Amino acid sequence: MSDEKLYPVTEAWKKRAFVDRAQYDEMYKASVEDPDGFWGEHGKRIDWIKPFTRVKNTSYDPHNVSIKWFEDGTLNVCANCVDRHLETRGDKVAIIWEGDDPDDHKHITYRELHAQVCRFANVLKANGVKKGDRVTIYMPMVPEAAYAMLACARIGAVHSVVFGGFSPDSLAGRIQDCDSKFVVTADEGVRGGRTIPLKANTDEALKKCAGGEKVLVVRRTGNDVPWDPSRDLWLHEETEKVSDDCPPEEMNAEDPLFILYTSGSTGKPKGVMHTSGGYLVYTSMTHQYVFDYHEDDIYWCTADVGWVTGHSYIVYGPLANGATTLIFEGVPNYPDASRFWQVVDKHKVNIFYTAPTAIRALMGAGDDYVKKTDRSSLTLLGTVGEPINPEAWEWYYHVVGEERSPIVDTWWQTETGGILISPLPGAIDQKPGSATLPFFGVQPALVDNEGNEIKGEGQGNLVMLDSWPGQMRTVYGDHDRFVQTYFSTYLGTYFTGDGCRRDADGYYWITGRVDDVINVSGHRMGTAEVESALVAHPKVSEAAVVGFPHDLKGQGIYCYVTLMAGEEPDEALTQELRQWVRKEIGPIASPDVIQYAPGLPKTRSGKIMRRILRKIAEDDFSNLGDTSTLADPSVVDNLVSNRQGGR
Ligand code: 6R9
Repeated sequence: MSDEKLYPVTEAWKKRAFVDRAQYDEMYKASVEDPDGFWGEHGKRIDWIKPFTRVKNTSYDPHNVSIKWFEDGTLNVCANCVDRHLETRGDKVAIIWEGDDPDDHKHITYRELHAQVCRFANVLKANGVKKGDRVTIYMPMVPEAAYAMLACARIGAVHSVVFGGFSPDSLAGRIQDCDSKFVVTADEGVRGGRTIPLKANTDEALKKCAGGEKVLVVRRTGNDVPWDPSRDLWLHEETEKVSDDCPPEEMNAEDPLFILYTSGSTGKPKGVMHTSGGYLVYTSMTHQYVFDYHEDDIYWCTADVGWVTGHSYIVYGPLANGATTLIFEGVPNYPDASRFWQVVDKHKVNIFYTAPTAIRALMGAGDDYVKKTDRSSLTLLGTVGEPINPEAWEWYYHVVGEERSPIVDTWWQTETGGILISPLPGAIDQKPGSATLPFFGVQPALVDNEGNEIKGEGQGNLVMLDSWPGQMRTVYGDHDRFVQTYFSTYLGTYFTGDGCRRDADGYYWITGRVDDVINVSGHRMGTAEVESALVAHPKVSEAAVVGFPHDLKGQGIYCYVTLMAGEEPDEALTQELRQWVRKEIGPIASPDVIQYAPGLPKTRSGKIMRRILRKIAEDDFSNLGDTSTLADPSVVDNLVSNRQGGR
C-alpha cells in the first residue's frame, strides 16, 4: 500500500494559504463542537436581505428527517453571485469562455454578466416563468448556460440542468419528473469538432412527455434546426424585447434553488434537491478554503454544468466569491492531448480542477503532450469524481504540476452539494490516493454492516453523523425515497453509499461504492484497490474490476484492462499482471480473470458503468439494462464477444 508516501505541506504553502494545520485543527474543533456558533459566523460570508437568527435545525431521525439551515433568513443567490460584486469588481472578468475551437474565446465582466442575466431573467418572466416553477436547462458549455441558471435563481425559479450528452429519452424523463413547463436549449452544441443536435433532441424529448410548453433556444452554431413557432423562442430575439433591469426576488434560505438528477444503484434517477442559503454558504466557503482561492486567481474546473461539480464549482461557489471562472466547451483531447495545458497557458490558469478519468487518459497519451507546454501559472491542482489511483496522482503531481502544486483530492457527491473530505493545501500533508480529512463541520464515521461504529484504524461504510449546510434536502417529489435511500440503512446517520478506510493518521481512503466491494473468501476488497494496482503497471492505461460468482471463493475478481497505446496483450502479460497485483496487494487480490478491453463502458461524465461489467463477468448477457446513456454503447458488444470464461 502507498500509505507510506507522504507529501508534506511546503513552507511556501503554509505561508500563502488561509489556514495552516494548527488553524485547521482549531476551526474543525469549533465547527463540530458548536455548529451554531461556527456556521452562524461563516453564514455571514454571503449577503442576506433579512439576516437569519436561527442557524441549524436538522434531524436524521428516520421518522422525521428534516434539514434546515439559516431557516428564517432571506437572500437572493443570483444577487450574491453577481450584483454584490458590481461596486468593487464590475470590470473584473467573471467568466472566461474557451470554445471548442482553440481560436474561440471571450471574456465576460461582472457588469456584463449582470446585464445578461437580468435580460435572461426578464425573458423568462415575459414568457410566464414564475417563482417556484421548474425550468429545464439542456445546454452546451456556453456562457448562456450559466446565465440561464443565474436567471432562474434571480426570479426564484428552480432549475434542473440536464447534461447535454443525455439522450432525448433521459431528457424526457427529467422534464416529466419535475413537471417543467419551460426548457432552455441551444440549436446545437459543439464538442471535439463535432456538433450535438440539442434542439432536435429536445423536440424528440417533448414528443415523449407532457410539459415543455415553451422552448427558449440559444443560437450557438447557426445551423438550421426544426422550428415550431407556436412553442419555440430564440433567445437573441426575446432579449431585444426586454430591459436589463430585473430586481432579484427575495427568497427564503430554504426555498429550492435547483434539482439535479442522479442515478442510484436502483430505480429511476433521483431528483436531488438543494436549497438556497446553506448551499451558497457551503459552496462559497469550500471553494475558498479547499482551492485556497485568492482574489485574482484564475480558476478552471473542467466539469460540465450538467453535473453537480459544474453547479457548485463552476457557477455558484466561484461566482459567490467574485472569482474569474473558466467555462470550457471542448474535450481534453481535441485538437490533441495538449489541449488542457494549452488552455492553462493561454488564460494563465492558477487553479485547475479535473477528474481522474481525464488524468488517466492524458497519462496514457504520453508525457510529451504535457511537457511541450509551459504550465508555470499553475499553483494548485484538484481532482473529483472517483478514487484517484496513486499512479495517476503521482503523474498529475510530478508531470503536470512539476511538484509545485499540491493536489486536492476532493470527495463529495451530488447529494452533499459541496466538498466534504479533502486536504486543505496549506494545512494537510497529502497522501496520493487519499481524500485525507473532513472539511469544517463534516463528521464522517465508518460503520460495519450491522451499523456498529468502527473507531480508529479500519474499514467500513462511510456515513456522516451530522448535517452540514450544503446537504440535499429531499428527493424532489419523493421524500420517502430520500429517507429510505440515505437515512434508513444506518440509523441516525446519512449513508453515503461509499466504502472507506481510515488509516492510523485518521486519513480517509474511499474504496469505491459499497456495491462495488468484492468479497473474496470472506475478505472485503475495494475494486478500486485492484484497479489502482493494475493501472500502476506501466503497460496498463485503465482498468475496471468487478466481482463474479466463484465456486470456491464466493466471489472472484474479474478485471477489464485497457493497455497503453502500442501494447499487445498475450498470455505472458496476463501472467505478469496477475503476479503484479499479487505483489501490490497480496495473494488474496490475485485476479481470476483478465479480459483485455479496447474501451470501457462509461457514462458521458466518465464514470465506468460497473453494472454492465458485472453482468458480463457473471456471464449474464440477457439483462445488460439501459446502455443508452453510455458515451460509446458499441464498447459493450466488444466486451461481450470477448468475455473470458476463466475460473
Ligand atoms: C462530486 C461527484 C459521487 C460519487 C461518490 C464516490 C465518487 C467522488 C471522489 C469519489 C473517491 C473522490 N467520488 N469524488 N471517490 N474520491 N475524490 O462526483 O458527485 O457524481 O454524485 O458522484 O463519486 O463514489 O459517492 P457524484
